[in-house]
Amino acid sequence: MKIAVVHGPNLNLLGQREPAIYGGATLAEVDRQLHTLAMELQVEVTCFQSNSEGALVDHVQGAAEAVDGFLVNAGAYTHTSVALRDALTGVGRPFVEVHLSNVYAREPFRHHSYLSDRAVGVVAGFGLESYLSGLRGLVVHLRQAAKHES
Ligand code: CA2
Repeated sequence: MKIAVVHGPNLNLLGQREPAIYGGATLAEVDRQLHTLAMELQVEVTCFQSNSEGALVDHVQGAAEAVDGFLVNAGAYTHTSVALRDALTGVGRPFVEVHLSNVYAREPFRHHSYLSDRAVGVVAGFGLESYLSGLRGLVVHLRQAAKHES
């Protein structure tokens, strides 16, 4: 089973600024922990980050054929991007939305997501643990779906 992890804009700055909101781990550390958990779960992950909306859309389109699902922290594009929503729904692969911070405890403009109603699930507010829980949840979902198909 293959999962594509997608990180949106500014997440390359993780660990360098705003640790009170986003935690102290760098993006490389997030990816390292996702790879470790993936080995435990016996799945494969690939990780991709971009600050560009178009590059994220291209990546989702390009990766979809080869993966079973997506784990997505779309960053600020969560709250703005119809294009990313259309890409994720259009490719027909299940995805889980994750956020490091509890977006509902923050500014009102972060309370709306263009992705949540199309996601299998949403995990927010647990820092790096949001990604790990999101990966576990997605793998459980994909395994259950595969069982029901056979
Ligand atoms: O909590 C999350 O994971 C967010 O997706 C992070 C986004 C934010 O726009 C969303 O509302 C919630 C921002 C990522 C920016 O990350 C930074 C990390 C360190 C320093 C500056 C930005």
